[in-house]
Amino acid sequence: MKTALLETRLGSLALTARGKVRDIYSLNQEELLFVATDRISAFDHVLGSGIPDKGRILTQLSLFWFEFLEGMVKNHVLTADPVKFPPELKPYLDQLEGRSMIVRRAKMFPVECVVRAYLSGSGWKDYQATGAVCGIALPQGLRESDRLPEPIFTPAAKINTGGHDENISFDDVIAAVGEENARKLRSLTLDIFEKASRHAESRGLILADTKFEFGLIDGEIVLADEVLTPDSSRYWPAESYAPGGPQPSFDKQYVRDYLESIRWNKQAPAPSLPDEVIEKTQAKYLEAFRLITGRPEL
Ligand code: Q0Z
Repeated sequence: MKTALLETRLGSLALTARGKVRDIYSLNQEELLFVATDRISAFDHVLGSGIPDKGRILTQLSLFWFEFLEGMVKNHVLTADPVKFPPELKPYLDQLEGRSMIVRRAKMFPVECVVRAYLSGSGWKDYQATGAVCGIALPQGLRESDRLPEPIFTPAAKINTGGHDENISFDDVIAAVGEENARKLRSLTLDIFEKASRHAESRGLILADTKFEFGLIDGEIVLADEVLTPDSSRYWPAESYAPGGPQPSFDKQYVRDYLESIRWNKQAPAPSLPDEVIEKTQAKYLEAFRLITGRPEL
């Protein structure tokens, strides 16, 4: 099998941020280079093995969604066409092709714009503890993974790398970004989600929840970061949806099952994966790409 790209090495380019999966470089005052590696995380750790082509698949999915959402929201993408990349990136095209985009530098809002249509993850935890999520009261008697009466905006505060984001109330968003921005972010988040989840549903996938990041460019709100990838979203196959418990992860279930089977203690160092788990997981990312985009190949 092809090898996975675990870390980018772009010579003297300045690394601006390294996430669990993505690397961001500074190109100039206005532009960033956004690169999706093949790293994969599970149980909050980056694993020792990557998934070949994962970064390409997720980048092409983000680009599909950015285009799908044009007309509804501006985005930060300038180009993903390596032919249009500046000459200083040419030596690194083998690391960049298909997995990178040049984006406009935005002033990012310090809020994760999460929207949930189903009760899962931290939403389910908060509901069990308080009957509400981010201060939004929900009907009694909901089960894990139940569909909500309607999608809800459940923002979170970014905690620096490693930590889990913390669910916050809409008033906390207002305190962070002002009332006008807060209302716009909530409205955009719910509108985008409605359009995207309708598309996903038409392809046999439930979009249970997702997280958007927005920023300001020239005073306008733009959709930034990655969009509606399996790393930022919960996709569930509609045909096997069964509320009353956790749903299997569309993309990472083989990985989680393997890590449970070896009884890893979820402390560093994270294990590597057997070839079979890598191959099955790669096939799931490709399946998500095909279902969502309708394209047979990357
Ligand atoms: C996004 C992040 C990380 C991946 C910065 N267009 C933009 N302008 C300014 N900043 C950002 C963007 Cl996308 C930006 N992040 C989140 C961190 C890897 C994404 F380490 N950080």
